[in-house]
Amino acid sequence: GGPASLSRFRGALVAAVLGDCVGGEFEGAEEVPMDRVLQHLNGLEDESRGDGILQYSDDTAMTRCVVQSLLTRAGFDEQDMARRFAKEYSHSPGRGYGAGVIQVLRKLASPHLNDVFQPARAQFSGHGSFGNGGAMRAAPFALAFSNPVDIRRYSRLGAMLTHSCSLGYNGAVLQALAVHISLQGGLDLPHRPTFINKLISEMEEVEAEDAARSDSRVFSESEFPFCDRLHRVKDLMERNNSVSIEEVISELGNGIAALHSVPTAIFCVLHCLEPREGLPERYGGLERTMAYSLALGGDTDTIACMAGAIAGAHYGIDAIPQIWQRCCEGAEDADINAERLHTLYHQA
Ligand code: 8NA
Ligand code: MG
Ligand code: MG
Repeated sequence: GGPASLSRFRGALVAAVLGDCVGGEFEGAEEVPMDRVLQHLNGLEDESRGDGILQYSDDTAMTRCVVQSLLTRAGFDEQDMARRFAKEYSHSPGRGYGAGVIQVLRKLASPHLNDVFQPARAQFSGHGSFGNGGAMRAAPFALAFSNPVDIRRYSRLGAMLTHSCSLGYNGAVLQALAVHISLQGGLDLPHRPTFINKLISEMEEVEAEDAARSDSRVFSESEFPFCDRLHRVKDLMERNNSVSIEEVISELGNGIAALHSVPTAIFCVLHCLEPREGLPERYGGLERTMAYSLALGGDTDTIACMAGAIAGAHYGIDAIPQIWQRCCEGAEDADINAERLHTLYHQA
């Protein structure tokens, strides 16, 4: 489909769920041989497999809250979104939330809370979380708002409900912008070569803010940490087929920090736009992206979820094997909600 087509909305939201569900198998694993990834993915095609449906984790649980809030309020409402996060957590606390964010979610449940951003600010001795928990749920902001200024503003605020460190919330801004540009056809030829440059120039503005500069100093990062990582993505891409998984991990990371996972997810999508050695020839780009994200190990569910959203916005819903969709809890809901977001997006 063309820019911002329904197929792209559905692809983005469904592939994000898929990445979370399928990636859960390897979350936290240090080394994941591609053989094991392909075995896991092939297993999904076996109708008789005994393990039933793959459950989604915190990534999808929180994304669903963001979606429901944006739809119900027809825009961003921090009180409503915070309430939904808290309610979802108290209802299903066992979805694999990060150790820190649990404290925020408990505080957000308090009826006496006036400032919904305060619990997040108190995290980690006042530094706030730099985890990828804001970024993992950022895709819906690109599906609710069409203007990059709005996407930047609201993805940032949505993340700040749990992640007040710029190294956390700017990961959410980057993820939302990546989904936005992909949704607009930014990964279609002939626009593809400019995709990463657009992200770099957006993030140069985002990271020029005082808060970002001071957080970078506190955590001994470079002045423009996300921009630096995006330049590394560019360097790795220019090396084409010669880049190993070990190098991707050492250059970009595969961890729970937004800085060590959002640029990685972006790289996965870009790297898998073309057939790659070690990946089945019958795979299309979306399947390659999924497999490659899992083979990086580390925070696999979250990296695959974020890569899934960006890739799904590019390839559209028809690129996602139906048999994969049927295996994943929440995939059907995501598909329905994508249509609602598509309507909201084109109304506004
Ligand atoms: P979070 O806000 O609790 O952050 C995740 C973790 O990062 C924290 O528990 C800390 O260990 C560390 N951290 C974050 N900010 C700071 C800081 N300023 N100073 C010191 N340490 C810090 O949770 P989140 O919502 O960001 O979640 C991130 C990831 O963790 C998600 O993938 C989620 O699924 C979860 N998780 C990961 C694994 C894994 O093995 N990779 C397992 C279970 C859960
Ligand atoms: Mg998770
Ligand atoms: Mg995770």
